Amino acid sequence: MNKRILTMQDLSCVGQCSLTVALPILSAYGVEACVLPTAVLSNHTMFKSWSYLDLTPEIKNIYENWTTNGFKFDAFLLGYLGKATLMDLAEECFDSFSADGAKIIIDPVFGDNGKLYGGFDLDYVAAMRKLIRRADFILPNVTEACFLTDTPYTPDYDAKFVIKLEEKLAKLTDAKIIITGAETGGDICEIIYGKNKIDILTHELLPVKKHGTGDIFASVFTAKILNGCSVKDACQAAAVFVADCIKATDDEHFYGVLFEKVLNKK
Ligand code: PXL
Repeated sequence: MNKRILTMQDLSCVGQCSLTVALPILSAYGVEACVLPTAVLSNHTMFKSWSYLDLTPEIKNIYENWTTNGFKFDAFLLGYLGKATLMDLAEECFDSFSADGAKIIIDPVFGDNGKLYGGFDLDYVAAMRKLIRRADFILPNVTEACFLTDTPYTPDYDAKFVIKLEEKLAKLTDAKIIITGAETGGDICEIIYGKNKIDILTHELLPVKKHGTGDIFASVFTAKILNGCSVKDACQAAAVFVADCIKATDDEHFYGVLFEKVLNKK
């Protein structure tokens, strides 16, 4: 039987991120994708302006009906939540709707390049620090790992710095820790932390940075894990998928990547 996953993140109507990438990718990999939309935005927050409808008040109603209908999920993928109050609702969701052995994958999604995204603050970081205790896998970037561990960010970090961050994260959670998109020594890499083994997957650093690639990485990674891949193979597949999406995207397309072209050939 197909695995059934619940992905909890925002619905940005335009912008090729969060739910609009997670749904097609999870489906294409043969995973039943269910959604818990946390907010509806006109578009993601890297555009000049955006509207934001908070869906938090609806979540209890949704849970009530899921309980009545007896729904359970084999995995949860959390991305951009937007509000610290959603973390308690996320925990309630894990407690109420986990199938046996359900996996929790959390991409903290609150910052990049040493800064928090607009609308996020240290209370959000603190709530995320608590939430990741529940995770089986966490996928922070270097900035998010710095905030979560109270480590000052430096743009000149190296692999040793990233591994130190992972050692600090390992004190906060038993989850498998994968720091994504680390730019070290002219390459880009994923560093997979294990107590006795560190795996560093290195890829060519492409000259452009594009929005939404973290969400795409998390979606492919999750689908691969649910389909029985090892962590290393899931990371490798996700990194290659993201690189192919960036390569398939022309410069004028500034707000995301043309992942459809890559998904189409999968
Ligand atoms: O790609 C992460 C993301 C998701 N959703 C919204 C965002 C962002 C990043 O800025 O603004 C609404």
